[in-house]
Amino acid sequence: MRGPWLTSVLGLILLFGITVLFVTGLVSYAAYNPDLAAVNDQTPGKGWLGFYLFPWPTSPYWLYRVTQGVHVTLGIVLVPVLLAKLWSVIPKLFEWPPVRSAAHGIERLSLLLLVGGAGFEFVTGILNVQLHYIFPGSFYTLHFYGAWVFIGAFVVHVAFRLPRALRAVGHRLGESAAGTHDAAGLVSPRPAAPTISRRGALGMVGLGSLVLLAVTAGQSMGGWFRQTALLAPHGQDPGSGPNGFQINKTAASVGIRPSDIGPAWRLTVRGAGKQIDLTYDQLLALPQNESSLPIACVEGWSTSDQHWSGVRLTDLAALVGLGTNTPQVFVESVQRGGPFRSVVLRDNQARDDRSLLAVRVNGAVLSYDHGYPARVIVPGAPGVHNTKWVTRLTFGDPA
Ligand SMILES: Nc1nc2c(c(=O)[nH]1)N[C@H]1C(S)=C(S)[C@@H](COP(=O)(O)O)O[C@H]1N2
Ligand SMILES: [Mo]
Repeated sequence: MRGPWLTSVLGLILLFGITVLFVTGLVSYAAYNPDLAAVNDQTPGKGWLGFYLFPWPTSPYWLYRVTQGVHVTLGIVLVPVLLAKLWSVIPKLFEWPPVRSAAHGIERLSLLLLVGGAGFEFVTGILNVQLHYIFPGSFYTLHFYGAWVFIGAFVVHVAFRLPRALRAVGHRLGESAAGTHDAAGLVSPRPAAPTISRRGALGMVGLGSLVLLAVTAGQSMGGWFRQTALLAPHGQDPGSGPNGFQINKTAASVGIRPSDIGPAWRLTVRGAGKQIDLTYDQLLALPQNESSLPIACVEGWSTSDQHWSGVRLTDLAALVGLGTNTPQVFVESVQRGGPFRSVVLRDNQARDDRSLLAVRVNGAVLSYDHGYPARVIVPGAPGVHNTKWVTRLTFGDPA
């Protein structure tokens, strides 16, 4: 069963899948606005690895929901394929002598980066979507640099192996010789009697991937389908009612005190040398607008469109005279410690008519856990940009 045909078919599936993972991963990094250095950029010193960064658009409003849903779901679905591919090349691990020449040594080193890199990216990614933060440092930085190391080795590997893989697959299709011509040394010299066909083995892998798809995809479809997401770490039932949709961090879990968001709460709007403080009632008295937007987390889960209402960011900017050509805005929450308590939104995000400081969702006042008294909601952006428990907005350069 082990031989060039099986290895090549699995390799070609990974060639396609990993390319999609890499592109959607880079896209996710761009969506985090990493060149807004002070707050959002968690990868200092990325240098020219940030060459492709572009201002993340606000349309279509479901953009990040799709790119990140694909990234996470595909990553999980490819696990059986990756494991089968590694199994199919295991004889190479025991090659003797380990290094035959300088060229052979370099090739083996690149395989170390390839296999190690794949393992690192899949393991860190899956630990992260399972909320199991056991890394030495920031997931974001590790996964990003790991991806570049891995993709370098991947490109070299594909360049050397693609012709051979295509030949091995063509072999199988064209002739009955079963594609066992073994330039790669994968076939056992004394194989045991087969218990399953190659197609059967491939079918097993495909079935494994399908099962993973079926118990994962529901978390990025939202609504009824969430019940099918058996692997979703936040659970399948986000509760009912207007506020009954996925919560990332609860108010209690990040230490929001009732006094922080009680009657003493104020919304401070700053910019152009001015500052205005609003009470909750004054905020409600401003023109209220509506937007239907999802929350789409980097972890791959997302909600269906929720019906938000609140004050447009452009209307808040107008309070300090910055309504036309609204600049970037620095958003701060009442939260004292931990990540995500503040974020910078770009000017294109602040200017979008659908970007709100929301006070209501699906007709009800925001629950504490969804960010009462007020939270940001921006079209097309990662969930992390939708700051909850907002208390201050600074338009323009914070300096
Ligand atoms: N202040 C604050 N805002 C926050 C967060 C947080 O931890 N603190 N989490 C962010 C993340 S990562 C996501 S995905 C969304 C989730 O919003 P929800 O819990 O209302 O679904 O809120 C964002 N806003
Ligand atoms: Mo998130």
